[in-house]
Amino acid sequence: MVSRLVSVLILLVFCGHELASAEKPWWQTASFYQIYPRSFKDSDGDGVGDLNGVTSVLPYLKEIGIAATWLSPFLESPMADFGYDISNFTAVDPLFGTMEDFDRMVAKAKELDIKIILDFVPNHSSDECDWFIRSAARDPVYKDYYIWHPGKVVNGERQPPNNWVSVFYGSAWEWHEGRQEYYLHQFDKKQPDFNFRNPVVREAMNNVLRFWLDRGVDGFRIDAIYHAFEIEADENGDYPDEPVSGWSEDPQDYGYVRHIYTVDQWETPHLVYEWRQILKDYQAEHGGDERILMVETWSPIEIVMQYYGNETADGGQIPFNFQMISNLGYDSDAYHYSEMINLWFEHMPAGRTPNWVIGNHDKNRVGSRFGTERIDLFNILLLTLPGCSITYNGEEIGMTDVWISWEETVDPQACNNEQDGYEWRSRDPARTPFQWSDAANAGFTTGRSTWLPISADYKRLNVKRERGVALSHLNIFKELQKLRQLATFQDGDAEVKALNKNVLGVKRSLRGNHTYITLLNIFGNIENFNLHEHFANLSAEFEYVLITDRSIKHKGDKVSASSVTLMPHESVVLKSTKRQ
Ligand SMILES: *[C@@H]1O[C@H](CO)[C@@H](O)[C@H](O)[C@H]1NC(C)=O
Ligand SMILES: *[C@@H]1O[C@H](CO)[C@@H](O)[C@H](O)[C@H]1NC(C)=O
Ligand SMILES: *[C@@H]1O[C@H](CO)[C@@H](O)[C@H](O)[C@H]1NC(C)=O
Ligand SMILES: *[C@@H]1O[C@H](CO)[C@@H](O)[C@H](O)[C@H]1NC(C)=O
Ligand SMILES: CC(=O)N[C@H]1CO[C@H](CO)[C@@H](O)[C@@H]1O
Ligand SMILES: [Ca+2]
Ligand SMILES: [Ca+2]
Repeated sequence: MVSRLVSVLILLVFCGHELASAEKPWWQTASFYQIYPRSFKDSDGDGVGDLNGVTSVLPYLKEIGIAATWLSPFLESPMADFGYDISNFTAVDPLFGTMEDFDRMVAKAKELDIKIILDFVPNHSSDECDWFIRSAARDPVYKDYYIWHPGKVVNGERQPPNNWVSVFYGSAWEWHEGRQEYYLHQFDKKQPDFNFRNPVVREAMNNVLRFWLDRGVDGFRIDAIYHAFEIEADENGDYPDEPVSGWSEDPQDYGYVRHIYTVDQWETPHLVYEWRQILKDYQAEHGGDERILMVETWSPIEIVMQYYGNETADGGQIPFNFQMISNLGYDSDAYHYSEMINLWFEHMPAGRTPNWVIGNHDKNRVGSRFGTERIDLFNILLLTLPGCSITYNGEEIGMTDVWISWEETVDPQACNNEQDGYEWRSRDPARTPFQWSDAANAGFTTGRSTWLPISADYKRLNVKRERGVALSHLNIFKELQKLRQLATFQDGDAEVKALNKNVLGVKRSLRGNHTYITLLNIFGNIENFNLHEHFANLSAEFEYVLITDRSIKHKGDKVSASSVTLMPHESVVLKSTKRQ
């Protein structure tokens, strides 16, 4: 425990004290916000959110202290997988607007000093992408853009090249009549995998990055990078079978084999290093603030760390930290929380910046996973830890999952399967329209219907109403953003520990400044602590600077560090009355 603590302090000293706030790159303590464009704001009444909608509410992002927003895909797509199947990487899908709308959104964001991050889906394209059509036709420029194989002939019958299985069930190989070969698709058969071993493909993707940099984006969020490379073909052009896992009886099931040749190949982080270099070169040539890469990979933590870079090459500034998403559940206790958080500090290479994610468009909402009584708890935790916070739209107002009938379900992950168990597979419940006000359809659209139903609780949980309620989720979020601006939060050390199995504490301290202590009561008991027993070198007296609707104390109340009481599910931030 002691050595863990020391390593945390060393790391933070390393990345925190080196630079004064003013010289620090903009993203290092930034608060990020994920917008799911279909559901954020509709401008034309068709019930689907769009880019003009986003532009119209950008001042809201400013109001809640957001430095940068990453938007889920809005590029041209047949929408077999809600935009994660891109048919043209440099065109806006008409459902979301036009390139001019995009330019207006970027211009408005620049005016407000909000950074725009594009979701980059390099895994694969749509089979309707012009590149795939040309590849299938053996156009010499495009013929090796994707991964093709003639298959094998067994007893006179043609079969897929090997036993690889698609994430969405069934063989990962699809026969193409035109080309008379199989192509690889790790996801839907409408999503052929690119051949990243082909330098021409790499350059084409690099040019996609340059295209969007020219249009003013400040960085990219890279989707599902761990699927980018497959093992290299042997000298006969063949790919080996993956070993059977023993976890499933069904050879069509993704769990049937262990994915040692189709995910997390050693080359993949180097692809990200190559992209980072493009961003650096672009900045060197065109100036402006640092461009960033956020990297999505659901890999073991040792591999995730490789995406930060190696000794000689930088990778992404923000390899998403999914520890809390993957490893915390409703019953997790404070030791478990502290272990998950400190795990990142222990593994993070020196000089890098931590980041914290608790939700996204693929996961159930925080209030539905952890209970509505813990919504503020997670917002407080994310915003008082050091580094970058990443918030999925709606979490700041406490939106929860919406139950959606089978008839109204639209997520292909649920619809492509049988009805039985769809509620468990569907991602729709966390994607319902954003709740702006108590007007019809929660102020999301002026149209009569919406692509997913509006939550029944929207009259109580919406931006307009919450602005006027002192301890609403929204106002707590905004208070936190103000605290985050203080030197202690910008540059201070962090110590994260469980005070007992129910309460998590985060101490932030910086020489010459006030010390702040976040206390999170995860469960429903009344707790009392002598903080001196848990944190070294504390001043005798603290003051409440952030409370929630569970508190009986008021903001500004003083408390002795030797006896702090927490009400059930209460989360607070305390400030030392003296500087250290
Ligand atoms: C993408 O769309 C743009 C603009 O319509 C067009 O110029 C370009 O050729 C398209 N690219 C592909 C690969 O289809
Ligand atoms: C780091 O990555 C770069 C770029 O891929 C590579 O050239 C270099 O050899 C790597 N360095 C180390 C120490 O592994
Ligand atoms: C608080 O910390 C900052 C950053 O290290 C420092 O510049 C400032 O002087 C400190 N405040 C005081 C009152 O010492
Ligand atoms: C303890 O606090 C004092 C000032 O109150 C400070 O001078 C000292 O460096 C601190 N020691 C540690 C170990 O943080
Ligand atoms: C983590 C993940 O799988 N992300 C995306 C990768 O691509 C597929 C297919 O387009 C999407 O469904 C996933 O959301
Ligand atoms: Ca619309
Ligand atoms: Ca791939």
